Amino acid sequence: MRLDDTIAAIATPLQPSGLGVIRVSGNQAVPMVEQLFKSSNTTLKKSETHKLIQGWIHDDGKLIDKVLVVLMRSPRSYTTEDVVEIQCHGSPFILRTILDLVLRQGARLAEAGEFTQRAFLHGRIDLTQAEAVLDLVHAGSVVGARLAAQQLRGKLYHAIEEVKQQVVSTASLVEATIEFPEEDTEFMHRDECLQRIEQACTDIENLLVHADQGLRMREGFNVVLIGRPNVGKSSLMNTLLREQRAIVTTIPGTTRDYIEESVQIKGLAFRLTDTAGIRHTKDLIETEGIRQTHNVLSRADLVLLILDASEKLNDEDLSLFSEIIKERTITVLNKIDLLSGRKPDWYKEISGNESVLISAKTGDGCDELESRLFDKATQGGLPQEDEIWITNRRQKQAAEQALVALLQAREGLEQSKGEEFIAVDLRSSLNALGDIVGQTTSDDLLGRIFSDFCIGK
Ligand SMILES: Nc1nc2c(ncn2[C@@H]2O[C@H](COP(=O)(O)OP(=O)(O)OP(=O)(O)O)[C@@H](O)[C@H]2O)c(=O)[nH]1
Ligand SMILES: [Mg+2]
Repeated sequence: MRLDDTIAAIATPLQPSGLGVIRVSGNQAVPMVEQLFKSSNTTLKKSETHKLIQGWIHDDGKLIDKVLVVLMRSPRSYTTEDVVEIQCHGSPFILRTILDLVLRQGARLAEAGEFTQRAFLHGRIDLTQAEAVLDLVHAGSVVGARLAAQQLRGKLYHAIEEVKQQVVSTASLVEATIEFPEEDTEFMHRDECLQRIEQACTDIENLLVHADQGLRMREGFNVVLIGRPNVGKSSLMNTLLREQRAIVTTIPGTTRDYIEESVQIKGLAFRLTDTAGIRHTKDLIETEGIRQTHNVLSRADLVLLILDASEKLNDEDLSLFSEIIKERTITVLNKIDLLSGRKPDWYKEISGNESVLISAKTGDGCDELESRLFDKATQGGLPQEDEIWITNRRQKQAAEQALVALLQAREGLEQSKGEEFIAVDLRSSLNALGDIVGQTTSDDLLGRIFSDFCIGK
């Protein structure tokens, strides 16, 4: 990836909107935009840094749009290079025209994530902060955004750096002992090393404690709606989404393919999956749908097992209870609007299960159901203001590798193994920690991480 040229991209969506932004970064950003920009007050070159200037973008004297331009001089910018941002009216046509003009001046169209990649490669942010930028752009809930913001502030980076310092100082003692075996002074006091390694292990374990929950907070809790045909799964899906997303009919076996949609409940992201009703059937398409239901059920974080409260409980309903994990399931008794305030007479039969009475049709009980979903999801913890949580698989995997290597080093010390073995384990632990913050990450992996970004970020 080149770092010495000037890149440009549209940073806002291509839809008619109040404002649109074009970003230009690199050592030619100022002269390039200068050619296209006229202000009665000043020129871009003479402009103070971080100050908005009003003016016009023109193409050889033909006016294109009235704009605000801001110059952020190196190194006080996102990429640490000279960055010029042009705020124009948010018409896709105007945005494309201005971008084309900048490209004609010699800028190169930025690749996905290239601005953030430059910020990373120039040391402005570490890899966890770059990933936090991506998470903020895609944040689907208040809590997800809060975790990303903490990470963007560098909290995870600093936590990892602290552990690294512990391991580095231990590794240097061990390596000094290897290098100067004839010295009288013993560099490496095994007890002291052991203590430091134990501290580092505890620190990593603390980071990992909430990693799975952090992952769900970031990606959304998988909630699967199951039940026999016609109990109202799709109706409930639509009520929770507050839109008519899934097809609802009186015919059993309406839903064939499962449908996934995201929704935010009390600040948490949930991914709801409506499934094909489970029953014995000879219909080929329906059978395939039911097979998929079992598949998505196996990946569920939480399950809503839906029953028709207006009908008798039958064998098809009962067999579903054997498929679920009780602690992760809420039993939903739907269609209570048909019961005029009564509970079904089989209510006692399912009393050992957490249940909620609702009507997907009238919305009765749905607030209560949302509260229960929130409570169940947060049983695994809710991040506090100052807590550091790992929230992505890559970070989790690397932290686990670092921990395994440290535990091996500890075992080596306890079993009085040679210093060489301990040094190797400490090095591999340092590599894994370096991976988290992006110091030892391969170019290949970096390329893959940044390609998930959008153009202009
Ligand atoms: N009275 C009443 N009818 C409901 C309620 N919820 C769903 N229904 C009706 O029950 C029928 C089946 O609803 P669906 O939401 O399609 O049921 P489903 O479980 O998705 O069915 P399949 O996709 O066939 O498995 C429709 O006629 C709905 O209008 C409710 O709370 N009250
Ligand atoms: Mg359905």
